[in-house]
Amino acid sequence: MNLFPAFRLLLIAALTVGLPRPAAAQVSVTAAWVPVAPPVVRAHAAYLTLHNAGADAVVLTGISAPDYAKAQVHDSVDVDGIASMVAIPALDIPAGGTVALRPGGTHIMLMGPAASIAEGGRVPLVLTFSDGTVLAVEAEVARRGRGN
Ligand SMILES: [Cu+2]
Repeated sequence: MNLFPAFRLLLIAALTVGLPRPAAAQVSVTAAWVPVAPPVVRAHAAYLTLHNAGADAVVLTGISAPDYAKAQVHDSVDVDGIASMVAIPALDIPAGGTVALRPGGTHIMLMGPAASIAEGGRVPLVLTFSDGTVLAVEAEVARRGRGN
């Protein structure tokens, strides 16, 4: 748990400062999950579904995970037949639209875990949107193929 104690404290402080904003009802997150990964893995994905109930488009502009050194939104791309990933700084969620982050597509990349994850555990994520909304969610650690 304490691979990055100072870093964790800094992150928690930063998150605490960022959190007082009430989560607006416009954007919601469902089906947040993280595939079970062996303890040696230094980076793995998280998936979730974003829904924008509002009349205006919203952009996911930032993601953080207090249990990880770094979190990014990635797109899966094919470069000359080789599967690769690129970080995308902003993800549009159209008005009234749903954007699903799924295996093989857009995903959240979690890098530098402070602890290993186990099935049934929960990974806290904090999502920041262009309208100022900050959503804290917990992704459940689960095996692939369980309705995911
Ligand atoms: Cu990735």
